[in-house]
Amino acid sequence: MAEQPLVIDSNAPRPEPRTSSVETLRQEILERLTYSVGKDPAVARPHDWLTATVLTVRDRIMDQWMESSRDTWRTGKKRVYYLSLEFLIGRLMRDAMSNIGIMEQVQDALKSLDVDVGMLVNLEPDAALGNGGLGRLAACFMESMATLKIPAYGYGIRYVHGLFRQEMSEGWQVELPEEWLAHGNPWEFERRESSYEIGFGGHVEPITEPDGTVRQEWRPSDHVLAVAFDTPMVGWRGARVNTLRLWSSQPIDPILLDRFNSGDHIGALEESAKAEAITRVLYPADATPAGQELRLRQEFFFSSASLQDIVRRHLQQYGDLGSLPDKVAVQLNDTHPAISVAELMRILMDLHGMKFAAAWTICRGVFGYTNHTLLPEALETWPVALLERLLPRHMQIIYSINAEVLADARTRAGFNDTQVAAISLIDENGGRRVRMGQLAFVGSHSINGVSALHTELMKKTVFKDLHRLYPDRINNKTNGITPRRWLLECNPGLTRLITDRIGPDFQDDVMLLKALEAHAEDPNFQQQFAAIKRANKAALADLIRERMNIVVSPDALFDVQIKRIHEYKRQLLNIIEAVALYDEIRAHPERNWVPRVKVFAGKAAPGYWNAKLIIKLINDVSKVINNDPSVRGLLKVVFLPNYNVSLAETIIPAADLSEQISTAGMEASGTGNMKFGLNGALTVGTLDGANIEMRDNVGDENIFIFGLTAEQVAEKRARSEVPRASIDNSPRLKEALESISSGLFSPDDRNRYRDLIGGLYDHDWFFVARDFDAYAATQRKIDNLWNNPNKWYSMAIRNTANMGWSSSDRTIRQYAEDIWSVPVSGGE
Ligand code: T68
Repeated sequence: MAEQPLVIDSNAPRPEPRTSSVETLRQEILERLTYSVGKDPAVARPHDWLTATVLTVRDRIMDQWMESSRDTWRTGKKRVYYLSLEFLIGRLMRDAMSNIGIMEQVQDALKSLDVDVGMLVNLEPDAALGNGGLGRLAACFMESMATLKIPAYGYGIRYVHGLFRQEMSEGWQVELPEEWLAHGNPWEFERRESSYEIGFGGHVEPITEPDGTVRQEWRPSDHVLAVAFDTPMVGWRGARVNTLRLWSSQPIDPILLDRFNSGDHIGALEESAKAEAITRVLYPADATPAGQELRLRQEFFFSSASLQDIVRRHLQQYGDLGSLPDKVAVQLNDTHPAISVAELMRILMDLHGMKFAAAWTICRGVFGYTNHTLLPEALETWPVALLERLLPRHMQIIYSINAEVLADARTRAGFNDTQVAAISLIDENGGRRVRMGQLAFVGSHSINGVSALHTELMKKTVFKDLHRLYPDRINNKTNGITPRRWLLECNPGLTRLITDRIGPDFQDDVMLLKALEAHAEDPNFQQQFAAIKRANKAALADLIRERMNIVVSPDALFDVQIKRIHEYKRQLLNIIEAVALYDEIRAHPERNWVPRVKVFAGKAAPGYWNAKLIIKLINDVSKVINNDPSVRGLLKVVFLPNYNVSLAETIIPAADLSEQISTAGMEASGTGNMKFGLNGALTVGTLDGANIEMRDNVGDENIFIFGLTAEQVAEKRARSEVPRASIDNSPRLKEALESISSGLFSPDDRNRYRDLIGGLYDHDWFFVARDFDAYAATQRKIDNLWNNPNKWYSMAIRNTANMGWSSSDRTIRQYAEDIWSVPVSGGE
């Protein structure tokens, strides 16, 4: 097993680093186009120019990438590994150019070649290797880890098809395959030399060693190959370049030649297709666990490949595994990589002869686990029978871990049978299942929630008993967003304005935005701030006209809810309020109504019927309201299809109002809320997730909070309170509900929304009816404020000024210090 220690010769010859004058860039883009893309500039297509430009930009990252890696070998710094089944990275070109500071030069170089950089930026496919917040968080973390010079690797899957493309057919969501690799991917490097065999199935063989000890050996029945593809992740000002390593599954034997030669041409490729299926598509369910075996295969595939890679690298540098916890921190992004706990135990015990106790200590020293949801139905479990069949050795190890933990609970903590059953890794209710949350918890030294409220609720609900057993493990790490992508890049106008006012230092330390507060009451600054917002809104209005053929005025209040469609996120509350407003505008045309554009975007999980129905409802309502002359354009409703990172980058800078209206206690954190606040939108929201911390930071007077608290929701649920009274006592709500359920917006199918609305009368699980009046009243307060632009923009400025805390640099510093024990550098 002993690996050859890798010796890095620092005197090895290297090319001169690239320079970035406009002339050099122009020359290199032409060279890349000619010699790498193989296209004559005279006939090059936009995609050819994009590839040539990416290659040219990429060259400016290579030296730092290699230097970053050499530095870690040289200094023996601890490495951080972020294991995530999802990385929602979006486009990379603008991010890379901006972070290494060559945006303008590239723009000018392209201009001299008669190519528009904006056109190329928009041509780059949006890498959507994630569903929503969890995947986007992983992408922001990658950028912040590089910015803070942490030697970090992201490990995930190179899905051939990312999150599905959403199209509308008569207002219904249709899912189409996403094809981000169709034109090739100039960012990635295939590393055939970093390939690992991944086993599945088979049996376990006890092997008696010469000294009489018995070792277990797993003999899998099937194998596939995990091949690494590396993408550089550039930190701010090129501080450091880290690696995102995505695994692609390939067959060990590309073709069964004997079958082919015997005439079975399709059968010869069967194994190959089966192997490649593992990394073909991203599962599109974002809050319910996918039950399919393929999902478990994906989870084990990338966990095993990543751990084999980590252990190989560690042995190459240090030669022994005892030092693993000193040199390696592995963060599990939710339970999707939780099988890693058993896989590391297997590697340590079965492949390196370690005893259970020693391996178990190492394991907990290495792993940290981040939880992203409390919804009981969203917690991942796998049938014992499936694990036994697919990963027999891992199932044995899980039983051993369980025995260890349960014994600890009984002897050390005096747990009784009920408490023991609650923490057991095996759920014995119904069919026996392995609880992946429990596995990740007991295998880690740190378990963190993603906002203060979420973390407290974790202690009281899902992990109540494990928290009693291990009271020091749960900690909070409130989420964050990278201010580079979510301010500097997506809102250059605002960035310029802020720089003019308070200087450029906030670009390196976003806490310095606080200085803007001193200018919040300056009418001149307010006007400039408003002018930037208006320009961003005009750009969004253009996009809405081009894509939807709907005309909206940039002078209206842009009220935006963009996120996955989920009942707990309550797009339904928002659209019902729009219907109620529509009724009121028509009933009182004489009033001075504030013109509003309600913008929605988001995808529904393909199997989530109510979420898809809510999309249809938004579209049905939009059709009626937008075409009713009696509302005189005072209210417009727009559903923008195919929400993704790039669309968010256009919408967020153009928002006046940010809708963060989840049922309290259900949104673990939210990160969209932070992006809007940073770009000067006001928030209407519940006391949920990170909204609470946002209120604490921007001040109660600069945010619109409404609705029941998490405690009130829990208490009403416990009493099974009936929602009927809140509907009967609210004539506006009643009228809106009746108009929807009676088919006013769905004349072609009058019963379409009967059950959806009926649910609000019966149980109202998400408290749409019970929060309605508070929400509607808050919206009218918001209207009043809109009529006082000085006040509005002073609040907007105060939001931007007080969002420094939301930087993922802050979050990553906390992970580094409390969980990973690695030093960080840059901004204090
Ligand atoms: C989100 N979770 C939380 N899950 O909902 C959000 N789930 O409050 C939080 O801000 C964010 O995580 C980051 O912490 C998700 O996005 C998923 O996407 C997901 C995917 C697969 C399976 C389950």
